[in-house]
Amino acid sequence: MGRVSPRHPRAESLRVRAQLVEGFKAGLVVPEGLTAHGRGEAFDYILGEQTSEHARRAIEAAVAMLLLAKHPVISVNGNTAALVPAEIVELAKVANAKIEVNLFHGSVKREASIAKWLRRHGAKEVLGTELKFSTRIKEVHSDRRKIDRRGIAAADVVLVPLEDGDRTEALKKLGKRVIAIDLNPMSRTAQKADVTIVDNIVRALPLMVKRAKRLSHGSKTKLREIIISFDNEANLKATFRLMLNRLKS
Ligand code: PTJ
Repeated sequence: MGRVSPRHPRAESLRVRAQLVEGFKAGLVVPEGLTAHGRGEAFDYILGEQTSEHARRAIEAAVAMLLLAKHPVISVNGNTAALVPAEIVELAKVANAKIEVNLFHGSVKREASIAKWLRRHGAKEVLGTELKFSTRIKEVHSDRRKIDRRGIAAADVVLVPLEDGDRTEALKKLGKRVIAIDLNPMSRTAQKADVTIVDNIVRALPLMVKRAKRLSHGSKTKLREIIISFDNEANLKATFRLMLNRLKS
């Protein structure tokens, strides 16, 4: 993207696209990941391409949930790995969470490439690539059903950025708490998650890291209070209203 000036009005959006295309060329992202990003961009445009106060509230609740969890896991797909690898690793460190590669379009080769890429960004351990630890969630009807016994299978809280559907419901049935990051507040994942961050992952992840660093010094009582006072349904409704108002005006 060398020819685009940083003063171009869409410079940031073009930079993120280029990053995803690089991820595609490097074998981290599937072609479908490029179209999924386009869908996200459309919602982001309506949101004004900025983190809303509602998203900030969800970020705070999500971080509190991760910090309070006994076995938090961050699920990583191709797009997430390409866009925010360093931030995923940092968040996992601060929240003491495990990182697991979990793909909608399953591929052993891509799993290995994503794990290697995350290790290059500082991850000590990346789960989801070893057959001997692999198990299945029967209720999930995609390649995402394959999970790691040491990771998602044992987790009490799972962060699922850029999710695609039925897995959130299945994880909830298994008694896990789910945190979603999804620019589409109408998606099944957004609706079913315990905490939904309606924001672009490239903005949300750095904010989560910042917040996690600050909250990790706070008391467990404070973390519990943050979670109790957060209402995901109300927060999603407020996000819809924000989008509608922006469309009207
Ligand atoms: O790497 P894989 O095989 O696991 O595949 C990853 C994709 C993203 C292709 C797969 O999970 C998929 O098909 O997802 P969907 O069903 O297109 O859903 C992705 C959701 O993420 C949509 O609701 C998009 O609006 C949203 N989204 C896309 N880009 C972003 C985003 N949300 C936050 N930040 C983004 N940058």
